[in-house]
Amino acid sequence: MKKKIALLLMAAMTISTLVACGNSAAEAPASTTEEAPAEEAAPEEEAAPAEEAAPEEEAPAEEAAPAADGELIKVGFAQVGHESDWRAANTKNYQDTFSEANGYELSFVDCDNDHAVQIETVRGFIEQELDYICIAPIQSAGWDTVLQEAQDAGIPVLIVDRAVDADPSLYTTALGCDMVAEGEAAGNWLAEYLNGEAANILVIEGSVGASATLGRTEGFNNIVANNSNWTVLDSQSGDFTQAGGQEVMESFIKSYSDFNVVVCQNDNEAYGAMDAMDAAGITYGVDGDVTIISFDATHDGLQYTLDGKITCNVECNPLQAGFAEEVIKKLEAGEAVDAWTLVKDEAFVAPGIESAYAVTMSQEVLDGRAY
Ligand code: GZL
Ligand code: ZN
Repeated sequence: MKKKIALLLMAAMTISTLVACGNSAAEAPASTTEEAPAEEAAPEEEAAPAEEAAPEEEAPAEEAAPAADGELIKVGFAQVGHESDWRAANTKNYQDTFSEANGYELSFVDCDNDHAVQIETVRGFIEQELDYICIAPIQSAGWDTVLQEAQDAGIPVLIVDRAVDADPSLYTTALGCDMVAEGEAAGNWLAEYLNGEAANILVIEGSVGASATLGRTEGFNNIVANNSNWTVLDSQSGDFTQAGGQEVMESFIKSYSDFNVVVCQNDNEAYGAMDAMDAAGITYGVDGDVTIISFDATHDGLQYTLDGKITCNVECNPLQAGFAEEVIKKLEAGEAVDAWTLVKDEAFVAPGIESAYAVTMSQEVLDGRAY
């Protein structure tokens, strides 16, 4: 509980920062600064001496031992589930980062894509009086009550990867990708690639209610609106899984015969869609009848892009635990934390395609990837 005093004494000036996960520079989001309400120190604990909390005496980050008093820092992580390769990489990154060797005791719960389980998991973390709670929200809605309970318990909450549709004052910080920008990147690349040609588009969406789904759908549709000869024939959820992608693609094939673009909101759905098109004798890729756009740019997804099967793949880097740890180190040192940290993206396209919106794949690019 000592740690929480340092937090409560902290007046957070919040700004947005941009952190790189790809190579290309992206526009930093407009910064947001707001004075966090200075909160009273919890009465049952004497306030840490002011000099420990003075923000101007920033302990050099590399020396800020995660747990100044030698205790392990107790971090809870309510993870979405195990639905995709992206998620597996994200989970491993958190388990590697919040290790005992690094000074942490990680309570990791795979919430199996079940919102109710995730809410109860967070309540369990509150009851255990953990020091920090990380949440990768399965869905954006339904978070106000339990976030208020965590705040009342004085436990800082980090919203990671996906977003919640809740008052930002109810959590300490958020970090992740700009999903709307990812959807727009896919649309902008498609407009460049089609160069005025008409498009009949099928969309395999991610999990219903997830900010990744909502954002990518919104962003892509922003570009559809600018192309009068594009038609989105249908848009169904494949739940970010390979089985879901195959099932939706099989139903699309039964209903539509004139599509030339399939947008899959993650790589695993794209693998399922390719299986369904193979079974139906439909060709896809740079030499096929159908252009596949995917998201995640996982290793296998980029291998398919290198092979010309997936024509465009928009990245979302799963290696985000380091940004969460930086926030926790700052909170431990009583320093101000950012309200929002953008994990930057880039897009990749099949060899032979030059684009203003994407990096052209090569074996060298694939070999240089961290995941
Ligand atoms: C995106 C992440 C999404 C991935 C999917 O940041 O939330 O969830 O795109 C994963 O692979 O299931
Ligand atoms: Zn990203």
